[in-house]
Amino acid sequence: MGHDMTTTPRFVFLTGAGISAESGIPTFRTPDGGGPAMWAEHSVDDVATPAGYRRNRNLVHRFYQERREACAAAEPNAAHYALAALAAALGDKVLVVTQNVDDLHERAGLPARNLIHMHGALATAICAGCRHRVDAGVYGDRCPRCRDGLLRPDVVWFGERPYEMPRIERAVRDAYLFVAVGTSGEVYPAAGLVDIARVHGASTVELNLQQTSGLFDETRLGPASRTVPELVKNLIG
Ligand code: BJW
Repeated sequence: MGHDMTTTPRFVFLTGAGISAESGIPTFRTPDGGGPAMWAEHSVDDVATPAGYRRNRNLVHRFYQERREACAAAEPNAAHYALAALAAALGDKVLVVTQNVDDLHERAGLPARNLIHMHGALATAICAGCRHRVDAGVYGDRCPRCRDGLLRPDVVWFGERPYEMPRIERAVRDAYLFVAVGTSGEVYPAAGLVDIARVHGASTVELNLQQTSGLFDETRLGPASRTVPELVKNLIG
């Protein structure tokens, strides 16, 4: 079945930790601006795998609670605002697929229908049993709906399936511009989206402090707070 041309996203942005770095949220793998990288401070196996959660739930809850506090203290930067402005101008032609669990895209004004959190969100917790979601601010140990399953952070750990992959892949196949902002390209399946975009004929652009994979048609180097507003200005015209 064909897609409705008026609502098919044409500009797909994949955002990573680098877009929030200038808001003061540490990236995972690269020290930015002298700040600490998350995985240099915490063991990935302990805090970002289902096995780590089974081993020490308290440690994992504490880690994500600290992340929530850091996120609440941060403000969106010019890159988040520029993407919100693009969605305001072009509506459903814009889709932002974020790997980030912070809420800076939404707080910059990007509508929920233009945004997919493929690795989940700090704002919610999810029942490991029945997948019921609750506000992360108020969660206890057990699910209030099924009264049985454990409530865990609503994030996608290694070995787990990222959220909304069919919708993401469909949008990337239909895109004519695919832009990756501030992501190292080390984590799949997000890192493979550029291949899908290329195979289906999209132009591909990377905005980063450094070149990553070399898979993009074009790399624009610089901080996201500069490169994203520049690109958005060209698109809005
Ligand atoms: C700036 C900047 C500034 C800084 N301006 N830029 C194929 C091959 C090999 C392995 C695999 C494979 N397929 C799957 C795997 C296994 C695994 C994987 O990829 N492992 C690799 C490490 C090798 N993947 C998975 O397990 C995934 N699940 C899966 O594949 O399921 C199977 C399946 C797939 C599809 C359909 C059905 C089933 C799940 C991955 C989950 C990742 N989870 C985390 C934690 C989330 C929760 C949390 O936040 O705690 O997600 S890990 C972490 O990495 C987090 C991030 O979203 C993710 C990506 O990191 P990101 O955003 O790229 O950050 P950094 O730090 O790496 O890079 C920052 C970049 O910003 C740098 O490039 C800087 O230069 C730049 N920068 N300042 C512009 N101011």
